[in-house]
Amino acid sequence: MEEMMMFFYDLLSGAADTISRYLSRPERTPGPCPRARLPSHPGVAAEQRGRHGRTVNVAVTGPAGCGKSSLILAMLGRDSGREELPRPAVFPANPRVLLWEVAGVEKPLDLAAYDFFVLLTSGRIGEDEARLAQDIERRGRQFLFVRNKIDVYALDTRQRNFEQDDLLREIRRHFVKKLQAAGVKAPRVFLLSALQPGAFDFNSFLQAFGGEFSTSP
Ligand SMILES: Nc1nc2c(ncn2[C@@H]2O[C@H](COP(=O)(O)OP(=O)(O)OP(=O)(O)O)[C@@H](O)[C@H]2O)c(=O)[nH]1
Ligand SMILES: [Mg+2]
Repeated sequence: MEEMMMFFYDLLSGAADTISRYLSRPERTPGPCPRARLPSHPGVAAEQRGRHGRTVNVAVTGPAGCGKSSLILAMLGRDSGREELPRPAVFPANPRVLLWEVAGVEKPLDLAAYDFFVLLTSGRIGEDEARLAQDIERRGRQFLFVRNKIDVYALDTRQRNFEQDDLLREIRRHFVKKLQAAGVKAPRVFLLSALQPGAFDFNSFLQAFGGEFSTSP
């Protein structure tokens, strides 16, 4: 029953993502690859001691269009529709934490360059996501897993009269199981919408993220 539900969920959210990405495309101006826009390799800054203590480099990574820029802007409390993403972005609650948008899970990621990871998807966990999660875990680093664009999915479920909270709990459980199967011992999964900070798991995500880094060096 659960597997069947997840099958329809994948089908639904896949189609909704494709449609919403297609519709949103003309509004976006194509730019260079985000990786190429990084001002410098974060590894260089990793051991620097700035005004606020040791710099912590966080990679926010996931497939193209999954909402990396939007999530970072939401973490900064900024309007994702209007504002340019600073690169790197300084996490307001803790200025020694730098958020780096890193494009694509299919390319190898320089894991050593980052202290912490936010793995993002707007669909299912594929082989690339599972492998990346596994690599991070093997390296002894930690990550928070975010399933973004859950608002799109919530709209679909409302039409079908599903009990939203129960379904979200099921979906969270599904992602946790997938990550456990990939070898992650204690996956932390958040279902949210980068365009609706305050709704779904956004606040608990922000709390968990902030809690990772003590304010003192
Ligand atoms: N409905 C909905 N749309 C979202 C959400 N997050 C991002 N989007 C939209 O999805 C599109 C892509 O978002 P971006 O934040 O640019 O995604 P990205 O991962 O940074 O994209 P690239 O840098 O091109 O790989 C934009 O049109 C966003 O407005 C969300 O949670 N819900
Ligand atoms: Mg982006």
